[in-house]
Amino acid sequence: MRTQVAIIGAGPAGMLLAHLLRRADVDAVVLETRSQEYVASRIRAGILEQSSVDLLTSAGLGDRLRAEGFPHRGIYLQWPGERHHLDFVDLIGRSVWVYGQTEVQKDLVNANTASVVYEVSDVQVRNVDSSAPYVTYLDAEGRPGRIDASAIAGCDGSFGPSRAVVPASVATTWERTYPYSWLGILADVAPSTDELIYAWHPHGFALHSMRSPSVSRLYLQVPNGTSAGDWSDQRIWDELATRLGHGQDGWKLTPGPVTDKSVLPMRSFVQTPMRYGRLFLAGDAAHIVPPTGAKGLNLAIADVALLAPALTALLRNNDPALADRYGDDASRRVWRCTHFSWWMTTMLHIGDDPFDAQLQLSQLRWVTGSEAGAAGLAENYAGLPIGF
Ligand code: FAS
Ligand code: PHB
Repeated sequence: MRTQVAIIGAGPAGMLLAHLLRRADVDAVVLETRSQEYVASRIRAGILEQSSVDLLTSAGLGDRLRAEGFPHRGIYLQWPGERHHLDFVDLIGRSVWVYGQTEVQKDLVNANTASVVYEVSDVQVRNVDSSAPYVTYLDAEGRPGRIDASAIAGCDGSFGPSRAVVPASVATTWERTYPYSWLGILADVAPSTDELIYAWHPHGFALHSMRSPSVSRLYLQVPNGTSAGDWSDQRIWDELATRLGHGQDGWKLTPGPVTDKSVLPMRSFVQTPMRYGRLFLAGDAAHIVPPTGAKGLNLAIADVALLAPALTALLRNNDPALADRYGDDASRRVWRCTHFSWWMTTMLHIGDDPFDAQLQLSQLRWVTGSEAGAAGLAENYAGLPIGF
């Protein structure tokens, strides 16, 4: 098989890249190790930055998003006895949208016209340091396949093979593992808040998010090594009530049936360069952020917003300028989002050191009491313009 771009991974990065390339008349084929049903069922991110919403809309993917998604003006930051709303629209004129990654994925699959080969295995990326790279793989029936391409896009997430194709002598990696994880639940109950609540508490961080007027998404900071079975539904709701301030100023957390429970480890990871020869990395294949800043999905979208025009210019107009800049341009935003995600995570998650707890409370008082401080958080959370 021959195509212009072989894309590894059919998550949001890979499928959005295939979509944008097709709109630019650049051929692409996507290889995916899981089944289409499995990829569609993964519960992940829930917040889209304004920049992501604008890009998806401009790519013809905004109809259902704008019909079924929820624009949020901001978020609440809370600690015992205090809850403060940060209104991003008042502060910086930008908002965010609640629209689950599963919905983005559904829209991408429904709009997709590129060939996607699901349930492949043994994917090998070859010859990326030449102008004739190719990928070999086994299809779902175990038959060998090969795709010759002009470029390879590594969109295979945090456990895919693309990242390792960059020689160790060329790649630089940075990693930070946090001393806590998130226990996340999905519950069939109306959210008890109109916008997200990020709560600092001596017991640990808690987040009240949502997916729809009848489905809530909530998270608790738990020790690393926690398994979802360690926590009964009742214990989860009791601890969420404590940390989110149930009863504070008359506010109540309404519990409901838990339909999904999972534990998510927290780490920061960055690998550069995001381009090596004819291999281009995008999304979690190149970087991982702790979800406290709601950046993972948005960063994948931002990478692709830069990569699609770069590959189009390279492969249709033989103009390498954007492709040559891709790694540096994308990495600048990766580090901005990596810093913000680290900052939100270390500000809100309790540790053992009481000195750190005082620093955290001081930061929270500053970002909720100072318009300059609030605007700084707002412009990062709502997303700086792509290409910043
Ligand atoms: P993805 O991981 O989504 O997609 C990569 C695809 O490549 C997968 O479908 C995988 O099956 C495929 N693949 C892997 N190896 C392959 C191979 N050898 N051959 C072919 N295909 C291969 N972000 C947030 O902002 N908020 C959250 O709450 C949040 N929760 C998360 C929970 C979990 C459990 C995880 C893992 C991530 C979460 N994230 C969250 C981050 C997440 O949203 C990612 O940022 C987003 O999925 C990135 O998209 P992709 O880069 O496309 O990677
Ligand atoms: C979610 O709704 O899953 C979500 C929202 C905001 C975050 C992380 C996760 O920071």
